[in-house]
Amino acid sequence: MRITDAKVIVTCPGRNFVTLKIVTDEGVTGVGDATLNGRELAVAAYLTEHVVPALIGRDPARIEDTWQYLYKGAYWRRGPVTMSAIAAVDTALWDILGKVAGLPVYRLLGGRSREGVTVYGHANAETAEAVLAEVAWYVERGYRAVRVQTGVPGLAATYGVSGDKTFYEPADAAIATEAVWSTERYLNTVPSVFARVRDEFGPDLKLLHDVHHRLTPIEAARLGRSLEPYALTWMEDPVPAELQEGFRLIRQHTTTPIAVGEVFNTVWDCQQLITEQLIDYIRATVVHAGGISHLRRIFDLAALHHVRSGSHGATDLSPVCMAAALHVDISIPNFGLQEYMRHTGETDAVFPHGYRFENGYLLPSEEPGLGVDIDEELAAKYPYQPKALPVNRLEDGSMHSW
Ligand code: KDG
Ligand code: MG
Repeated sequence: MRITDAKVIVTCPGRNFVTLKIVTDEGVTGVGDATLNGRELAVAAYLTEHVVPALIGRDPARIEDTWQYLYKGAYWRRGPVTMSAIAAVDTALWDILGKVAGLPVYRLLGGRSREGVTVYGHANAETAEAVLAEVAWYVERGYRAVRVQTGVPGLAATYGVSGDKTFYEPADAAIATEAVWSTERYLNTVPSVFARVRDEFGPDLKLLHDVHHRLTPIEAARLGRSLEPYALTWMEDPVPAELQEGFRLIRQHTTTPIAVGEVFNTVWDCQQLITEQLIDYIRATVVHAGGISHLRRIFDLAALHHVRSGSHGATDLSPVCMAAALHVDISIPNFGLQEYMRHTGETDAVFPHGYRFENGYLLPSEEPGLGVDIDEELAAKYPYQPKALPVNRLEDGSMHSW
């Protein structure tokens, strides 16, 4: 079998997605997600100009060799654009392999290690009262884990608190909108909201919180300590993670578990965090961390060091990424949690898929391959719309991490 074509499909059914569809001479096709929120066309161009021409004529079954060819062969290694492009190829090749074998991809990865993939939803609202109602919405639908984000008095907008409660979408304008941030106001608000949530929902519900890279290590240590009475499953992205050793300081001060990794692209971004046990959950995912092949390497390293998975699953990761993530999640020994933000009906129609939500779990498709596809005709009806993620400034106007 040989690769005869690879199409880069950019579509915007409510939000932008980039999808690679690899076609073979035997008619078997495979899909991979290549979406990089706010930078979609950079990956599309990387694929079209530099990757697709090199794929034509290759044997689709040589997944590892193709990965190494694209990674080592570029000379310029790593980075979100390169790694999302490689991820799309890798994911599509696993899809093809599954279809050829007649097996869902998770069976090729060693089979089921659990019955379902525990997912967490997003409860977010301006006030503690409204947050309680949002958490209740998820609990009523069977969720066992909920991420809680709250508005901060004195700030016009806060990360993770959106107008549309079901379909969170931060990339909202062609030129980035600007938000204002105050660490002091934030640190003074969050613990009291978790006190109310824990009190209302009892000890069994898993609670999570995303700090979105906004604190320094000592500020994060303070937050982690103040949240200890509410037994969070994790505090996510407490600090910008370029400086991996920064996590050591947080670790020295708090037992609140730490999750990080949604912006990581390779095992080298988290190697120190994992081997020194500075984190508890690694949140890298298929599309931004080099595909199924490389993500598995990251999770295998993590398994040696008591670190569990917690993959990113926001709406900017397409159903193709979610389908692939579920095959990994169900098969690895050290699965922790999977983020699950529902896609809109428009998105689901463009990406027909066989995974489903049941009783707090997502279940991967049993079809051969990944069990997801792209409806190319429908996708063509939704042209690309430039949309950027917001930026953040402190109250005095200084730029801050978003
Ligand atoms: O594109 C950026 C989003 O995916 C990100 O803001 C969502 O932090 C996020 C999360 O944990 O889902
Ligand atoms: Mg996050």
